[in-house]
Amino acid sequence: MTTIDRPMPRARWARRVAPIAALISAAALVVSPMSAIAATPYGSNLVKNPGAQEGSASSSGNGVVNIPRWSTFANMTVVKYGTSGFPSKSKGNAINGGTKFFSAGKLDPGLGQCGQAEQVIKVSGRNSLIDSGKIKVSFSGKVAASGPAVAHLDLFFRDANNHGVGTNGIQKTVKGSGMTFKSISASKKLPKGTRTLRVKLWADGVESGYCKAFFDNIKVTISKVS
Ligand SMILES: [Ca+2]
Repeated sequence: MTTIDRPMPRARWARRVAPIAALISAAALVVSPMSAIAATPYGSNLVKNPGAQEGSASSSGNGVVNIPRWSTFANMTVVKYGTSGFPSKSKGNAINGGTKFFSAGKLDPGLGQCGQAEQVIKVSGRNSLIDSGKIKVSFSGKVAASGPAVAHLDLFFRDANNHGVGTNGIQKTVKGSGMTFKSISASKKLPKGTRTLRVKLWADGVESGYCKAFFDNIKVTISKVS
């Protein structure tokens, strides 16, 4: 047996690392003035693309589209009001829903799951107020669930490392609303250590291979407890 010596990969590695290191230090220079991040405002909706109005829609409701600002799982999608088999334009108008809404989509038969969408909100500049129990979060949305579907609207409270804090968050469900959107809202004081809020739209309960859970106008605001 001979000893295998491979100087070349090491040399290639070094050539690759040097420019990357240079890039990282350049990025650090650009980013460092941003460390004085503005405090998360009170009273403003912290959810981006809260009503599925950005991006495109699936014309049939069965396809999957990219949903800007959200991380999605399985067949979460966006559908236009008035699409056959989905909430009508008048149902949308009744909630100021614009033209589109989130749909939990077709059941993914491989995963055995309905679609999910998540968005992480970092809360900045409010650490000491949060840790002294002085910040409240309000969470709301319009949610519909037809047939056997159960629509879940969750807001998880997490620390800077995405670990749990004293309270898991707010979990709400809607079922049996047909195509009519229900107004869901709740508020809670943020527990000590909360640094991120994770919004999650998801569903279970399937009819004819489709998860008929629909969401629109998701809102998360923080305020100071007086
Ligand atoms: Ca909408």
